[in-house]
Amino acid sequence: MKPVTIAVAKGRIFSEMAPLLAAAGLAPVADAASSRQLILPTQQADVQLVVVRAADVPTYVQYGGADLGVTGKDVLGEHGWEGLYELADLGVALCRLAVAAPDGFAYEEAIRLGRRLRVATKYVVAARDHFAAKGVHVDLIRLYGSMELAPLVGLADAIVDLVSTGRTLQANGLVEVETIAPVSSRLIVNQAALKMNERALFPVVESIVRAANERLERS
Ligand code: PRT
Ligand code: MG
Repeated sequence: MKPVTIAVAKGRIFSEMAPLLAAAGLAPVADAASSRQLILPTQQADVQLVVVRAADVPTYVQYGGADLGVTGKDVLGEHGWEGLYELADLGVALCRLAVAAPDGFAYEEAIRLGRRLRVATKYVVAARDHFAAKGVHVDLIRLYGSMELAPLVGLADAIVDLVSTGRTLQANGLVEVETIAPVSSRLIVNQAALKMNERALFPVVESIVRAANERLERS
């Protein structure tokens, strides 16, 4: 039978997911960090992991390259939900999406006066929705990383980025001026796979969700 494939975002999400996968009985058999294999067999012979860029996880799951996926809500918000269902909030890789501006910049006043702000972000969908809901016109500048730099060199008045400890903002003389939404990693499934292969997927989903809930109860 075809194995169940789970696409997990590499980097900090995979680091936080590793103990949770182990608790679910789905630890990779080889050491994920040192192995150069792109497909990682797990303790369960019929379940395998693929570890890919966070932003690629929804694409793998949407097109059936993986049945299940784990990635950030931020990433899903930009990708959209076509062909996907969210099954659970796993409560890992917690952070928040926020607007930040240079310390001393009168952000609220600029908004009140209707000044047209330039906002740099990789989260153009979330940023567009956020400012549209407030009825505020901004010019969004799309960047792919290091958003914190943009206000420092005059590229933008403000940024929309993820914040966890706030240290990166602080180190660059920026302050959070508005919180947009909390962010955590989600378990997603391919809609067709869920329909066609529910019997194989259900125990895998159940063990991951149970491990996530147990982790939340302990914290
Ligand atoms: O970094 P790379 O380009 O390789 O890939 P990536 O950014 O896709 O992967 P990675 O490992 O950075 O993980 C990204 C995912 O982790 C995001 O999609 C979120 O769901 C989640 N996550 C949780 C975070 C953070 N917390 C986080 N703090 N992703 C990024 N950050 C960055 C943030 O962008 C900012 O630059 O960390 C900095 C802020 O951190 P503090 O602690 O200084 O506030
Ligand atoms: Mg990163």
